[in-house]
Amino acid sequence: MTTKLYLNYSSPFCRSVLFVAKHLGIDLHEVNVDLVDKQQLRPEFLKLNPRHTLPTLEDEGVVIWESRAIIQYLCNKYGRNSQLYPTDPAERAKVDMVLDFDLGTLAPALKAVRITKLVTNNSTKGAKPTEQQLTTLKDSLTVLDSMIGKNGGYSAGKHLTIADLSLIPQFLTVTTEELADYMHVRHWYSEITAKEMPYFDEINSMAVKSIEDRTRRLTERADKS
Ligand SMILES: N[C@@H](CCC(=O)N[C@@H](CS)C(=O)NCC(=O)O)C(=O)O
Repeated sequence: MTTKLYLNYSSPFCRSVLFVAKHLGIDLHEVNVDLVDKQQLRPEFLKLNPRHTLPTLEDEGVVIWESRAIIQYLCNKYGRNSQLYPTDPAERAKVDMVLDFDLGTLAPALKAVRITKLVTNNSTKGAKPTEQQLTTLKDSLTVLDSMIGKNGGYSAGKHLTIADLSLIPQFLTVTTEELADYMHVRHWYSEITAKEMPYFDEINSMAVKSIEDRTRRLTERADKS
């Protein structure tokens, strides 16, 4: 039976699942879902995931969406001996804590600023993030920076975990200048991606292509309307 991942490489949450799968040596059958054409809203996809988000995993009849739940599942099922998701209750709780902090706080803060600055349609393209959005992001990055500093280079615990692999893809579109005040975050990103993720460049270059393609098509559509 194949393990299917519905994904789009432009999504950081999809790439976190790809990173974990690569790390654990899981062979995923990738099914691309075109977000510009809104294929995620097709009835057959809504049957799988009523929340119509990517990534969505289908594994032996089990359907899971929400990237952090997916990577936890992959570790529980296929990576029992891996340190990516430690089994010790205290160590695991630290990983879960960072994943929850990411889901509830950091990811929305990064998304708010990124979406305002970059993408989606004519009305927001090139707009400046609000002071409130920037303050929320700064506060979240300060928390992440101090956690990485305390842990000696990792977001949760003393070695690479799924917390790092969940966070890292979200920094693809963040510049080093934007991270000037967050020394530990900068170091964490460059060290881990270079030394502990041999699959990083390959997946990242597909992401860059996908983001460029998505931006170009959205711009063309906005210009026509
Ligand atoms: N919290 C979710 C966020 C997923 C998400 O927002 N995915 C976006 C792409 S980055 C998506 O699928 N958007 C399409 C939609 O909401 O219709 C996760 O971690 O899986």
